[in-house]
Amino acid sequence: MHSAIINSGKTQQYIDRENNFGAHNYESLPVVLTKGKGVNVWDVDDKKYYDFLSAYSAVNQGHCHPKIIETLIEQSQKLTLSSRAFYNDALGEYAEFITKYFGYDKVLPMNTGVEAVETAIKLCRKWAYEIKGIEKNKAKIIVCENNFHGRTTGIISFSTDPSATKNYGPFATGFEVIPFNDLNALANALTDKNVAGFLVEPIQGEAGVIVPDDGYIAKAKQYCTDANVLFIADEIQTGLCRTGKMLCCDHENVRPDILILGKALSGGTLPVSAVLADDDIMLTIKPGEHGSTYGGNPLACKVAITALQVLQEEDMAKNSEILGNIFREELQKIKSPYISVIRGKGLFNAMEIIHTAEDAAWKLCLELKENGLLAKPTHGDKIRFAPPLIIKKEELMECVGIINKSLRILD
Ligand code: IF1
Repeated sequence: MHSAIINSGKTQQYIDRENNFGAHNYESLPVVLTKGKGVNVWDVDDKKYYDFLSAYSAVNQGHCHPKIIETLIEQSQKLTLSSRAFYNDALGEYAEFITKYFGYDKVLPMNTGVEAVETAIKLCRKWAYEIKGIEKNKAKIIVCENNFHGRTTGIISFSTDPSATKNYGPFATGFEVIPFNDLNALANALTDKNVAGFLVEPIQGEAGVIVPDDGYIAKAKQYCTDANVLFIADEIQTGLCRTGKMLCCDHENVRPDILILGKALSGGTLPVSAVLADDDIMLTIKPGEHGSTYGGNPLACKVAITALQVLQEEDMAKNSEILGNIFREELQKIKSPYISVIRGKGLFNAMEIIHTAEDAAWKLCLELKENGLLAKPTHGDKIRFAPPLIIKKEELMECVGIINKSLRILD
């Protein structure tokens, strides 16, 4: 536990209540939010902040985007859930929209990100047995060290983070972990004829916004194609304009065989995720073999269409690219003895700090909060900076000022 700090009475009451009745599976920054609009959020004392986490990139479009909220309200008054036992009049429209948007034959709708990753794994295995011809129960999926793909028992089975796995065993088999950004390791792993897929985050988020070398994604895709192995991109966090392109794979003109989306697919309003693939892969799953009560619900479908439309209408990829470059340039100019590295792509960035205290990043985040900016520390010495993609240059410059000023707390 981190050292206590003095909160307003009101703030502390909310925190105590949550801790008294809610499970203790998070250690949140001591700020209690009650309102969000665009790039800003407000706490229960009406203090205004810049949101530099964007709910882990789920609110790329900004908090409570008016068009997304309008769609949400409109559809929620009409039909919210039909289940897939019956057809609804929104799923077809959404499926056509999203498949044309990303250029795939089919979509399989799910809810949370981790469910979409599970779906991609099931799909990859079906394809492996029924199309590639791998012997029953022998299929292997290659993943990367320090991956983050979610928290189900299946997905944590190939996590390399002890806090994600401790005392949660036994674990699922059929995964091989290789180092990220290591083409030789991938080439080597691909020599096994039982390999069905390679699952990768184009930039590793949880690991601290680890950007691989230029060409890694393109070469990895090529190696997979040559080995008749599916290239599966988890773009749940990197997709939807976060890194300055619609998809992070677009930076290297790579089209994944299986594309996984989530988070900003609903602009932060409800859990909506999706798996996209072509028919030769997607149609290996037959009726009754996979699904979800809420997957493909009409509310999610309508909201997702609008969430994708506003990304394009407001050219958020371009803004993310331009402001991301400015942001990194401006941070580089800060003469602080505490900054060790600044890295990222588009508005997906991280700063590593030089520290002696174990909780230096936490301390800095508390100071950033005091100064009106919310960001999340990871691994003790890294802070992620990922504002909504609608942020304006003047606002970004103000935030650079806040970061600069806050760094002095480490003196
Ligand atoms: C938490 C991290 C971010 C993801 C990728 C799948 C999922 C995620 C690439 C699962 C989710 C979240 C979940 C959140 C923390 C968070 C996170 F720090 F852990 F890595 F964003 F950076 N693939 N990421 O990033 O999606 O099932 O949660 O919808 O507290 O677990 P989900």
